[in-house]
Amino acid sequence: MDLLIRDARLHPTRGSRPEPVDVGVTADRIVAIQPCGTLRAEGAIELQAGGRLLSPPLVDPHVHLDAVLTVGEPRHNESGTLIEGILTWSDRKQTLTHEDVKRRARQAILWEVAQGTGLIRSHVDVCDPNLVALRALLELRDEVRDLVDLRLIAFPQDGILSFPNGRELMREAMRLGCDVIGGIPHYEWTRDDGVAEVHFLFELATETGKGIDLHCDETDDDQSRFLEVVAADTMRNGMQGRVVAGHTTAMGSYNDAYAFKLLQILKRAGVTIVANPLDNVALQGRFDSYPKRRGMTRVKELDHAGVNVACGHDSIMDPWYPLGRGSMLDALSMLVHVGQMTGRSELFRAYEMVTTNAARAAEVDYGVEEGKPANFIVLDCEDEAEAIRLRPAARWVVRLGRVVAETEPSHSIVHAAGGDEPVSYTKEEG
Ligand code: 17E
Ligand code: FE2
Repeated sequence: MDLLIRDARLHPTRGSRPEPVDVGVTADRIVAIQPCGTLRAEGAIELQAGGRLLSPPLVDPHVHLDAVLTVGEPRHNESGTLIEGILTWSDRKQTLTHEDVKRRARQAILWEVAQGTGLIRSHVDVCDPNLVALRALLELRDEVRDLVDLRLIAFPQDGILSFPNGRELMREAMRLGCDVIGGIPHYEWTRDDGVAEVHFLFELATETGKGIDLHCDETDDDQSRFLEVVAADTMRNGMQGRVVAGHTTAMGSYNDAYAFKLLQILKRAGVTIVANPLDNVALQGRFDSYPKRRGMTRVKELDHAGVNVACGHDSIMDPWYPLGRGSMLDALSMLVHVGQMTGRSELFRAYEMVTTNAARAAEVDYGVEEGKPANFIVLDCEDEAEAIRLRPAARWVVRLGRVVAETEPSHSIVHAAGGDEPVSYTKEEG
């Protein structure tokens, strides 16, 4: 045995307090999970988890690494709308260089890894005749392989039919080595073009054998209804379980009768929905007065209907969202607020949206079990609900049996009249 984590509480705890365990790792595999104190491992590196939560790595199923850390370049998005974001990015895109993209993306990846993310799916804008960002991120994907599993999605930010040579750029991106096919039907000039775009994505999927992860209906327009086309094409092409739709914020504006129908076909099609609450709570509703829409898709209702739902970070300091630090727990905290998933069991359910559900959408071998790859994190908290509340330090981040990041939790002391008092953010018992 090479690595031994002692006294950890295993995800998923689902609200109960499981007995602490020891987790043993040999090379890149989990080889043993046993009651705390029963694993012996001479010569192994031992880490004392002290009853903390041991979880499979966090997963960011939706981020735009080509745009991270460009906020303010060449100007800030003052209206806060999606469209000003797209137009600002369109200008910044003109000055992209290979090194510029790699440097920013690498920085954001380190932020995500340090906070417990082990798998990232990044959209890359391919509406660029030279595919500068894509070539840079393809290189970076290999360079960071020992830190994180990075997957790239060919994302046509300015449309496929509405952008010169759009179809050929998508094909070229897939030939160069993109992992997944992206899309943006609601951004095409006409409804018909949007439908044609969706059909094209499925043709490309048939040609390449790759899955689809498109931006879909990211608007407050209740007439934007491309998700139904995605669900139908998924079933007709036998792609159940291989299709992901991101944002889908228009669902927040559909009437309930239509939304109910949509939930049924999404479930049958096995389409995963990725909500991006950080961006969308800020970007949507900008044309509203009051009452003002919340801007997030119907997370709770989708989940209740049996649809696989995950949560993405989307932006880290870019033209769409000036904030963010690459914390999936920040994104999840926003999701449970905007989606009102504050019930006790809902908090535990929500945690799946940045772990198991997001991993399922990525079709990876995932989970803390004997025989699985040794990918896991130890968070400085007791359980999943506390992880969302505290967004704590990732004490250790383990990838393929190696500790790739560690964080010392911070400590505060209040200088009170009666003497120094250490502060703990957990509820005192009794
Ligand atoms: N592009 C887009 O169409 N929508 C977004 N939310 C971002 C980029 C971040
Ligand atoms: Fe996005």
